[in-house]
Amino acid sequence: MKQLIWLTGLSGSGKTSIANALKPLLANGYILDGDVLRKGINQDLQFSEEDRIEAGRRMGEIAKILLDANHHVIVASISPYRATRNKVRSLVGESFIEVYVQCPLEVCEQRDPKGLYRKARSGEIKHFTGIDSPYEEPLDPDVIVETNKLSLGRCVAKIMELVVN
Ligand code: GGZ
Repeated sequence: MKQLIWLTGLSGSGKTSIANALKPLLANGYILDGDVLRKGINQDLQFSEEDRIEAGRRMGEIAKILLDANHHVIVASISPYRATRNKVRSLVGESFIEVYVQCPLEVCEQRDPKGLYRKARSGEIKHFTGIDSPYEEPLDPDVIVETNKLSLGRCVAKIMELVVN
């Protein structure tokens, strides 16, 4: 059975690093990164609630196609709404693994790898998740990885406990 590993969390929480470290451990792994998809298939979408929901819907549908094509799929996307994540769970069923990539906002903001938090604080970017746009924490994720407490390797190992390769 192929699985969909859905990494949700704040910008700067470590989703992309985890996705890149997981991929070589998976049989036929494929990464869908929210940031990358926004340069292509999702380039018509902004960061309103409606557009984020649509971005999540598309990612879920693409992930399902890839699962059907026998890929393990890793999605790295803020996906801030519970309803979005729950819909994807309903779409793909038991192959869905919801991973909460947890990291306090203050730490993400200190990391600020792309300078986006600074721009959000200065008002240059509007509707930034955690600043002036909500993030709904998963209530019952399959696994939580606290990236400010665990090494990247420990985070990956924790997720791999749920993977059937
Ligand atoms: C959140 C934003 C925003 C706003 C640009 N809010 O951490 P990143 O930089 O590399 O990845 C983020 C990406 C958002 O794509 P997602 O598909 O993960 O978001 S969502 O699930 O909410 O649709 C971030 C950057 O784009 N970015 N503006 N306003 N993140």
